[in-house]
Amino acid sequence: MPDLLMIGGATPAMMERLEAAFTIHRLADTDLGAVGDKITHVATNGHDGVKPEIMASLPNLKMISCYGVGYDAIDTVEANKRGVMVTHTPNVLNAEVATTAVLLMLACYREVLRDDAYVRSGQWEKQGNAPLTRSADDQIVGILGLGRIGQAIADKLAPWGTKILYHSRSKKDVSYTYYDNLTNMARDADVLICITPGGPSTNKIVNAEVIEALGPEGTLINVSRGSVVDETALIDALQSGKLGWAGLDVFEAEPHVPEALSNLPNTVLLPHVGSGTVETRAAMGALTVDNLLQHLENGTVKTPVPECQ
Ligand code: NAP
Ligand code: 8YV
Repeated sequence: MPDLLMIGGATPAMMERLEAAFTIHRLADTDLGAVGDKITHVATNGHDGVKPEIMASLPNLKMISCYGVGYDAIDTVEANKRGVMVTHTPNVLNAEVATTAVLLMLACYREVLRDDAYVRSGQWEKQGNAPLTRSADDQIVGILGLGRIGQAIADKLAPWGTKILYHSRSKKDVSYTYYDNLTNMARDADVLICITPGGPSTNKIVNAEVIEALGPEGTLINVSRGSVVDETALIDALQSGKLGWAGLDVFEAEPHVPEALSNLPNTVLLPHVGSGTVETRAAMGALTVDNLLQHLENGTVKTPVPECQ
């Protein structure tokens, strides 16, 4: 059987199918100096990716299958140079990640965490009704990255009477308002939802200027990658009142989350669970394995990353 290097975990359903087709080497238990030249396939995820030193120790690598749509942790330029196919899991997680973005937005607007604490601490009984919150209906939402998930977010927000603005590299054939300048969009929006890929081209594009343009009544939602937002500028703006609220699923140095963010009352923080339901992870896992097995069978794959198409 061909040899597969497993970086990170996999579900039991994925393992059952992989073990029937490959000899599995788990990165943590493997001496790549000894077996690296046998490895032809890698299964990894969007967080761990494939570190350059690992890729360099696999001279006969043919394919990398990523459990996740974002593949900024994999050097696709190097993979292409070496003729290594890279696949990911687009589309099967669009609705779930969109739900997470909307959930964060609603939690910020309706102060779900504050009010939950109000009930649990007995304050409701002692002090009476909780302070009022803001309505999430009829808001202006700017989507940074109107791709597959960005469109799913716009679809989920439609019943809330939301006006959609968007900024991406190119204008789309949609009825929403396009901005070629992110700061201008942030200035016109009540909420900015980030859902671009990570990597150098989006590194800290949500900077102090964009955050301040969103303003004291503004809400920033990030379900893309921590690298997209300047976290230091974000903390400063939340602490000083230059930004109203932030709902974050992703952080610069995951799983570390700065204490300053955890201490703020105007944040809602999730541990990178945008796609993290049993149903969606099963679909992502199935596609991750489908790509590997199809590549073994006939050298083709279902969902190559754009650079490998
Ligand atoms: P996609 O379909 O490729 O859409 C990406 C969008 O980002 C496109 O609209 C693209 O614009 C835009 N974009 C790319 N580079 C940009 C730049 N430099 N400036 C402005 N806009 C830029 O990707 P997707 O499937 O929606 O996924 C998007 C990302 O979400 C993933 O790469 C991943 O990082 C993140 N994600 C997070 C989670 C989570 O658990 N939190 C789960 C899944 C995905 P053009 O169309 O004009 O090129
Ligand atoms: C995954 C993600 O949790 O698909 C992505 O890009 O960020 C998430 O769905 C991540 O890839 C880790 O597996």
